[in-house]
Amino acid sequence: MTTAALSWTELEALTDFQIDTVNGQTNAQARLRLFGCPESAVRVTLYRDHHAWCPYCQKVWLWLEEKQIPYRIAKVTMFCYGEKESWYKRKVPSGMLPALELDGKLITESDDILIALERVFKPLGWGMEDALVMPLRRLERRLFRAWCSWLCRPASSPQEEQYNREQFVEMVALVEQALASTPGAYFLEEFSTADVIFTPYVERMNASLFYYKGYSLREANPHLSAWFEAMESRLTYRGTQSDFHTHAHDLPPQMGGCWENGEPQMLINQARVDNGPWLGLPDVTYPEPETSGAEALQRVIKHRHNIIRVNPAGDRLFDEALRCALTRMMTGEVCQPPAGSDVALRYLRDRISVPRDMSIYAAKRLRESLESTAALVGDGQGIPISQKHRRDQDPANFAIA
Ligand SMILES: N[C@@H](CCC(=O)N[C@@H](CS)C(=O)NCC(=O)O)C(=O)O
Repeated sequence: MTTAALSWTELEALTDFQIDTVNGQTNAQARLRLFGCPESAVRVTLYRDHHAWCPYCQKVWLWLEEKQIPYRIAKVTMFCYGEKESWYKRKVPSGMLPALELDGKLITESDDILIALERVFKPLGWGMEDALVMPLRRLERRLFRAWCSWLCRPASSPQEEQYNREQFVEMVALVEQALASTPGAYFLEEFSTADVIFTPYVERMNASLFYYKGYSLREANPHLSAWFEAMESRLTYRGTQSDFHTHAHDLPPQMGGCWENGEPQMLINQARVDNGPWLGLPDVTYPEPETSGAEALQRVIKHRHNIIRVNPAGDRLFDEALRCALTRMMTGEVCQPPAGSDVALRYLRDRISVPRDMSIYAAKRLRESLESTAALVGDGQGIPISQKHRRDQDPANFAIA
């Protein structure tokens, strides 16, 4: 049974998804977070990147959310996807992110930002300079370096590739040991700064090694697996959490390249992350919320004019194809899109960014429906995503109404 594409008005009637960006759960869309406090209580402004790709920004973001500190968010463009705002360069000449203003005083460097925040708002469990946290911070940097050596530099021989892998796996064993030494799932006895410090890069390691090396960090290591699960029990983390597809394609321009090893498992993983099915990938394990389809629909409806305008296909063709995919997502019924719309549908499929656009399950639902709808008319893959830059994601193109 096939069905006709619903109109935008009919689609609108199928979602009542809404979030309170200011006082509700952690979300990537907010420009102001109050946690029930009056706006006069705001002492902090966080400068972070538009797309929520910057790992050091995620660290500070998560900390503020965990501590429920009222704050404003100002979003800045990263060099890899557009032009840095001149107002930001006047404030921070290097253009580096994150930066934070606390009572009008500007602080850069994520660790210094956390230390300054701790002085005013008290540490999150154990502080950055606590004797329990310091060795864990050092361990996180060692893990980071081992990851970079394996992923972000081309190996000159299979032996070197193997050596880099072993060095990383050895470092992971130390992380496993650290996690095993506490009774719960976290790095210290309770959730703390130490977990916040590990979060951004461990999330990116999980995604990138799965995609570029065929190595599943989360599945291969029981303590890290339990740690991820514990992190996902927190609504704060869920609000900042990204997915495999987003990271696999946001990391290369940020890291100066990611090198794949071409092994059979890597090829399987890469095809799965790029072409689906996305549900069931080890980038998330908490159960899918019932609202994921409604969330994806609401987010597309809100931005549909820009989504259609930036798509390389003609507006009328893509408007109809997109409504087909959304109809399928919401009704489960097959909706035949116009001939020649496969590339256009896959263009969008490849450019959903989590959590910038929507949460992880909403994105998976939307990717699935875009892909299954595209498959009805062809296998055209469209413009590949650049490894060198992501100017296809320049926020300047989306700001125009
Ligand atoms: N050590 C710094 C590193 C910050 C950093 O490397 N930021 C990158 C993004 S992850 C950046 O702002 N690069 C400039 C850009 O991409 O526009 C910190 O901890 O804050």
